[in-house]
Amino acid sequence: MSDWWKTEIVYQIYPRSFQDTNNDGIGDLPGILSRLPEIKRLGVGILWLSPVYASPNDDNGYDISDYRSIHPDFGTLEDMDRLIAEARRLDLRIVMDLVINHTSDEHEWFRKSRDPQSPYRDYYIWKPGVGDGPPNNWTSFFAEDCWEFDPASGEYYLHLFSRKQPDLNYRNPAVLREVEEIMRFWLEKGISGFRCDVINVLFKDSLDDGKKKLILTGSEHYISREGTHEILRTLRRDVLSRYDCFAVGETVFVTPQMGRDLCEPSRGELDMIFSFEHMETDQYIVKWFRRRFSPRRLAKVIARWQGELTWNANYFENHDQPRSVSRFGDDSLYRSASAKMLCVFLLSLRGTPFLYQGQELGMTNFDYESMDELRDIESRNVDKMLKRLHFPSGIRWRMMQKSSRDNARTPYPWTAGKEAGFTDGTPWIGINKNYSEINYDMEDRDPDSVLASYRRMIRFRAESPILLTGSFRLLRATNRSVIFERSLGGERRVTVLLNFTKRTIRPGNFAGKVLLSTAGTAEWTGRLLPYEAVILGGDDA
Ligand code: ISL
Ligand code: CA
Repeated sequence: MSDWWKTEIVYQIYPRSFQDTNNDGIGDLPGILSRLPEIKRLGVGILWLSPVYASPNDDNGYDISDYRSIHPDFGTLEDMDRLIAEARRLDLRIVMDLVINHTSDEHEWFRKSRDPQSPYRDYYIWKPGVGDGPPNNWTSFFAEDCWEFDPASGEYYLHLFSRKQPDLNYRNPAVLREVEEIMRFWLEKGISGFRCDVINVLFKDSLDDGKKKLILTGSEHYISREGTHEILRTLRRDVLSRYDCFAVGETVFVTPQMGRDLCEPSRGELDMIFSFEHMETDQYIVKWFRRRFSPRRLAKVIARWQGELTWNANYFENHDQPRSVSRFGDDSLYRSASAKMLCVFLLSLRGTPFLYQGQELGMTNFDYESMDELRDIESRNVDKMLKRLHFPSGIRWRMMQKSSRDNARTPYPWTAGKEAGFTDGTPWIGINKNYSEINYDMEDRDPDSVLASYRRMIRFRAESPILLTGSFRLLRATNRSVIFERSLGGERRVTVLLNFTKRTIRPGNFAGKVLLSTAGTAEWTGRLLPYEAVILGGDDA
């Protein structure tokens, strides 16, 4: 089976915020179906849907209560079958979000596991407390304890995320068998792979206390342990290897070595992983404490990963991250220019590019004015924790504006009309007020829009063997410009030059034919306009 996932671009949809068709203010599967032509026109080949399974939505679908049914907010299994079939007709593949570190506490397994005599007890990690406290000192991803006391059984259960997301117990072979059946169910429906949620924390080596840390005390006992590698090899051998599909892992806190151990082909585990190190270059320890963005730091980390892994999953945005134009570009005067530059940066890297809905429009962070407009459980929990730590509300709100996951979850702006064409109802979360100048319809008609620039760059990449398969070499990384080369050996090479400033700069002695410019430069005269990206090459590039 060919590695088609190495040439295609993946487009992530957050279904809740994509397109509503039944006026309940929530995006749905018929909405995605109705927009397949627009997605096809972008030039991507694979759609990754964030979870659409049955869920109480404590973590917006990442808390699954039935893996084989569709949440009524999104539609039905028939809607899903129709979407898969229509996507295939348009030569688009569908990838689902596989969330198997935990289920919802409303999942049938968990409900049954509350009975200590049930065979499902061991599907989860139940422990008696120590003294009058929890079994250990671990802290969760969502700024809470990791253990929830269950008065009926007098024991605690582990949850690395919210208390409504109990962790599954992978020491129990029955759990792995259940997961394999879920994967087969979806692969038999014709999907082409999985994005595997926090996949490198599945196996907990021990439940001993962890070394006290500012975040995730206890994570040394579960990050990328050998038991998790065994699980991934089993899933590859028993399921994934039998289908024309790929698996990309969301792998928190991985080092390049851990990354290699998870996705080098010889390992027989994952095909690709999302690393996080480049997304941590503008923070102090945790994302809530932002530091000044440095193009140099970002580029150097990306360059290291380009060299360390055979193949990267490259991304700047997803449903958990702030908008890249607000974070790595300029979301006011140079919004359009910097969004186009970031597009060339991402799509010129070696690996599979992952775009997130709205990134192709140059969507910005939200413009909310207060906490009660936020929906994300992580943001709400962190705000409560910071309040307990006496952080002033102004500081807390500034932290939310910069780092809340809701920055990525504002509804997709289709038109300049009512509710940006997202819904005829009341949107589940506020729509950015700038939709009058940032929307699909307007950008679709404007040859100079961010959307038009994405379409050009996607086409250019698809026709460039050097960008699709060439090697990567960083030539320069400063806080003004980032310059790198992609080559196929010999003279077949292109140079990518990125201006990260609001000024025209002269990056020095580079020559070649302008193959692509985000600012309409036809002839290379040695200068880059504000936030301009230029790709130089020879005739054979
Ligand atoms: O918020 C984050 C990114 O800065 C991380 O802490 C994130 O929660 C972590 O990467 C795991 O994310 C995944 O699993 C979570 C879910 O809330 C996220 O949306 C999902 O991407 C639990 O399923
Ligand atoms: Ca709807």
